[in-house]
Amino acid sequence: MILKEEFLKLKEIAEGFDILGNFVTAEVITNGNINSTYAVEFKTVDGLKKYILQRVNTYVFKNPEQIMSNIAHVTYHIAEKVKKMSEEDAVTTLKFYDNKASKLNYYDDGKGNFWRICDFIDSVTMNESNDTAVMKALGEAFGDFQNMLSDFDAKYLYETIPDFHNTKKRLDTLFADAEKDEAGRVASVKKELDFFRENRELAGKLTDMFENGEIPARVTHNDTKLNNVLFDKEGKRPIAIIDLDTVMPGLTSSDYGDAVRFACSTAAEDETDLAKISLDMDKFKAFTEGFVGKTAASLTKKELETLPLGAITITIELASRFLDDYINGDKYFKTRHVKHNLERAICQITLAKDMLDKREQMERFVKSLINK
Ligand code: GN1
Ligand code: MG
Repeated sequence: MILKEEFLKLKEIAEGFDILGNFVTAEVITNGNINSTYAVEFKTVDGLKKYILQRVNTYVFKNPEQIMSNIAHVTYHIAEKVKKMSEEDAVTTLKFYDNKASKLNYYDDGKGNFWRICDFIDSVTMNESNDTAVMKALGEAFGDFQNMLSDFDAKYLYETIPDFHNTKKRLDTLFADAEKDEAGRVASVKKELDFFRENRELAGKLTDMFENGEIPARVTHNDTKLNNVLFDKEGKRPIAIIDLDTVMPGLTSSDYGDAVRFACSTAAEDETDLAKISLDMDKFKAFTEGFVGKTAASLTKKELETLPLGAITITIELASRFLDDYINGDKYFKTRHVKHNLERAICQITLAKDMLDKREQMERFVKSLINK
């Protein structure tokens, strides 16, 4: 529900952008743990046109203008590629509009409110799917995304959240914050902290490999959840990849791994019935087939071999981020109730444990694909 005051604010902000017509409606979209998102409609001579208006969370994104610069570069690069493809093959991305006053692709009111607006793409988004054909298509879409950016010069990109997927640093931060215990919650999460203590070395392995030059940095999406892909109306074919806030240099295994973590789980990211949480091997195989099929030619053997470890690593990493936010008093992720971050952390720990049990199976499957 949007109250009148908020509605008028949204109207004023939206109409400040270079968009035809008059603002008529706004609706809250609740997907996403960071930014505030609205679907808004404008009335034009050709009928109603829908857009996505977003307020960027400036607690999380300290330099939102750098994000919008990254987005301008990356969306242009992808749009140029898509122009040369057939509509059937093209997985496109978003188009943002300039603000009339600033002539930039955002509006900053100087009081900590940072807004942007892009086209609404008529599509289906999924928080889960048990369809292995969807999993394969998802793998292909993220594989294609990485391929499209493989010739993008990373020097144009700001590292908008430094060390975003530096798992080693994430765990260091968790233990440092546990020492501080600012919200007085540490006594209740000893068991969870033990999990990170036990798996600290394994979780840091990919960071080490990157630092030793064994695996390269690539331009990656860094938030490859199933619901960051828009599908066609039948819910079969990916048509666009959205949420480019974290496009930065990163590891292929992070993109691969985060997609597996989210899409190939049998449960939602914050499931509290732990018996329901596991890695679905059929979904895993279908996703991996799609992703590896698209990227095998351009990745090194080592990168391919470490994909399963990527899934384990990113799951442990996100578990640590949720727990860290819980310990700090819920400052980063939006939460819906008081223990939400703890529940999310426990869910991700449970999933990570199941992945650890299935590590060999996962590795065997990836090997079978690359040795074909
Ligand atoms: C955040 O808000 P959303 O859903 O785009 C987070 C991701 C997490 C994800 C977990 C910038 O993404 O890293 O994996 O929540 N984004 C940021 O749902 O921290
Ligand atoms: Mg995101």
